[in-house]
Amino acid sequence: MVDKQYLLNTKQMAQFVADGFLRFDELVPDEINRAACAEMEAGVPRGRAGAPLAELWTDAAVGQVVRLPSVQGIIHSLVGPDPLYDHHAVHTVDANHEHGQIWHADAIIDTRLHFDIQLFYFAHDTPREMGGTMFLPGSIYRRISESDVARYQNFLGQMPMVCKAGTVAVAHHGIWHCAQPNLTGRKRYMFKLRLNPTVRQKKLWNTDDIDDAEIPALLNANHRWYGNEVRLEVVNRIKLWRFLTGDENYDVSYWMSRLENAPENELRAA
Ligand SMILES: O=C(O)CCC(=O)C(=O)O
Ligand SMILES: [Fe+2]
Repeated sequence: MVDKQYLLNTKQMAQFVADGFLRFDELVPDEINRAACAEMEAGVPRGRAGAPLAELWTDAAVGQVVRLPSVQGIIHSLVGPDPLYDHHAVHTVDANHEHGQIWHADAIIDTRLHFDIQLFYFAHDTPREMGGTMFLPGSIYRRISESDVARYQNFLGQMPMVCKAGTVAVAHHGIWHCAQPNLTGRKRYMFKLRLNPTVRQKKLWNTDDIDDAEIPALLNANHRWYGNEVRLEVVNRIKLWRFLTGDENYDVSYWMSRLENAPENELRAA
């Protein structure tokens, strides 16, 4: 069981529901980062798809990363105590590689409210000239199929993972993202791990601040790239928030309640 101090809080969960990802800068100690860099160069052994994460990488540096209490806390808060290993990849961008990857989402074959997470671990410093995976905040509710959005180049508000060694991002599986050009003379590595929940994703985090006054504003964020459609986005976030909290009446302002008004009901005879 993860100690409560390592779990995400409700404000972080609201941020995740709005943006589709969270980042944790310099979370992993340098010693593990160095070992993980060497391991990524040599190749990280694959697990069996669907195996419990806890059974994997018992003596590997990437195993040490996922077993860090802070990483366990992130995982537990989003997909529960016993997630399954879906797959991992060591993503590289060669030195002096001037092309960016096309915008895409990784496999979105599951359109339920239940979601997988993907950890993005940057084991070495990743300055802007080296790229840093580009994320589009607020994109997770547009369930695109792989490269449907490949024709776009740049979005208002896109966010590159420019970071120091040991930084971890955790994203909903629907996040739009792409690798960036690497204009340095060094190869860029990034370790990505997808996990499936095995339990209902309801209040798995530290809910002490569940009534925090800032939560509606966090869920109401406007990422601007979708223009006036922010209203649709807020409704989608409220649906996920209800799913996560179990509070079927939760609303931000009057957005969902308006849809739940029932003008189809006929008046009963007096
Ligand atoms: O290398 C990266 O930064 C992202 C790679 C990626 O998302 C992919 O190939 O699916
Ligand atoms: Fe990807």
